[in-house]
Amino acid sequence: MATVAKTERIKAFSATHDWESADYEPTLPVSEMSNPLTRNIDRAPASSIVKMLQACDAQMFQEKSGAAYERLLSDQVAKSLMEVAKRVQLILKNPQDSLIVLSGCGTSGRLAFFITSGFNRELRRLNHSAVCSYIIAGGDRALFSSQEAPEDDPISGALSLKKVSEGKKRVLFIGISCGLSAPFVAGQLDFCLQHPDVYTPVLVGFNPAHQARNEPIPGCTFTFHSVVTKMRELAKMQKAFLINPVLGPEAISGSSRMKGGSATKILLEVVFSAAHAANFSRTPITYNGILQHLRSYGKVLDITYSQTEGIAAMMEAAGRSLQCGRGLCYLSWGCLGLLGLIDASECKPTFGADYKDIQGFVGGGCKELGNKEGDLNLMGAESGIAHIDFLRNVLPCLTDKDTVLLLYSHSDDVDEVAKLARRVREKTSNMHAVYHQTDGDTAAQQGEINKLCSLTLNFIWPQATPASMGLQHMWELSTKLVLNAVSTGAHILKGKVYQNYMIDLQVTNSKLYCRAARLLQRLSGHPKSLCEEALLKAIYQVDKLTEDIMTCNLTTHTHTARKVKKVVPLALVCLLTGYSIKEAQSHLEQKPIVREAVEACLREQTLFSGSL
Ligand code: S6P
Repeated sequence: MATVAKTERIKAFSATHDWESADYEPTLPVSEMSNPLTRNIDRAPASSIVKMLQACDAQMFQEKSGAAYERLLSDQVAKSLMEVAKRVQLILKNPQDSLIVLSGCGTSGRLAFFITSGFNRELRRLNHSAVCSYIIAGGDRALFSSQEAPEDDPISGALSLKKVSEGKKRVLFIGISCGLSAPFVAGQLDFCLQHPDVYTPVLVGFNPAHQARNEPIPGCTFTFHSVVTKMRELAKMQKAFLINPVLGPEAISGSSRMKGGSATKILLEVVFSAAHAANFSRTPITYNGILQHLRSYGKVLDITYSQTEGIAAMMEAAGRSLQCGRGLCYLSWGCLGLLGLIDASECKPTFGADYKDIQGFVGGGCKELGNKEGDLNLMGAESGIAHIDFLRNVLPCLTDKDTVLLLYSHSDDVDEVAKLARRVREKTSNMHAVYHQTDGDTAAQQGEINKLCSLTLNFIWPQATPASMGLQHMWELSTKLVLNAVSTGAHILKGKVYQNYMIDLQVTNSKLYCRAARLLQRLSGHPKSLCEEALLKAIYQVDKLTEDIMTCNLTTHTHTARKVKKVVPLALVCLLTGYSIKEAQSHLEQKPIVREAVEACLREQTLFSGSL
């Protein structure tokens, strides 16, 4: 029995066939599949990691005739974007009593905030009233720190939408859930469906509709899947909209902050830019315009990844810092700063990272970002996010073992960049920069900053940008890709990824719990029930599950899991070796590189079953 399971596993691991074929991981939605391109990413050198990430990102723009799924550049996607852009334009034209709400959890909520702030800023510049609002599960704290639990709460989703749109007569609600899975967003969409006179729901996500999550949501009569089914019916009459192109599996399985986040940014920017141009410069919203705009983002990928070697060098530097228990620090200015904060906050749930491993700082902190709840006292122990917090809390202890990354563009206050760079350079020579400029524009201090840095990725963007595509948007996507690559790669080099799975993920909501249980099944070959048992033992730190534990609900399990480190590796070692929790813990302490600990156990198990 065990040998059959093992053969199956080996077969699955060595499978190289296309993720689009019907028999490829048939029980998983695309957003949770493992990407055949990155199966060996955990053993690859930095330069190959970057190339694999590039290949995965390129899948977003693949155009396949007769493909099983809709893609980013599909006809239907462009048409839906046009329709939604027209709704946005209507609200711009007649803003009174109207509102656009963008909402999501984790990265999706952070991007809701990012896009909302950018759009409102542009409207205010034109003396137009701000028509956009954002909601993030868990409130503003979740913008810059990992808060995964509120994702499971559909009631709070619906209530927050009700509150933000109080008194409005027309609301365009854009719910973002890359995996079509977050109960928080399902609750909001359901609320919209119950009040069709006011709300028009739009869903952005990256699985085909039939793969929407269909697990019961405690206390609710709907599932994400049932909400999507209703929306599909309404979509036929343009009373609801679904924008759900498939992007191909993430480079690190389930890490939707990567392609999912990038595509969210692309799609919503295309919608808002088209509506903006239609309202303020009378440029009609056309199918070709939308398609051309979408394609221009493909060029951002080309320009960004043309600097593979530089990205790999930064990844190596960051990896070395994490390997010796030191940190990576993003110091940034303007909009790029928010991307640094977002990237840093995502590493906690994805890789079980400590907040000090990767930290982001932006000029004036919250004051500059304009979030709803103003200054945030982030997580008590965690430091603030302004440069002044960096100077106070981080700079004094900085050494050559830490990596600092400056993120800026020629439209930022480059004097300030130079000033801070000088201070950092006094403490560490391990400073790098990502700098965006347009063809022909250079900042006087740039030469000095380059000299202070051991490496600068200098992106020079063509002046002649398609009118629809703001330069700022290009810089942002490019920066996002670089940061995602550096932080993901650094954690891979630290041994936090096994094959292309996040082996040390946090188990802090129902999606992550199910993902963890599935991973244990896949790696141990044991049945689901046994894997869940092992997971619970690791969460509660016991060798025998009590009646009390068994009767607790999932929320209690995920709440308890917040306090335990290395839950999944612990459960896996127990499953593979039969060790007690204490023994497994000491095994993991002896082999702090999680990937190596897991591999050692898998090897022992193979030897053991081979000798039977
Ligand atoms: C993913 C990230 C998570 C997700 C969040 C929402 O890399 O760590 O925080 O953004 O779980 O997921 P979704 O599928 O609803 O957009």
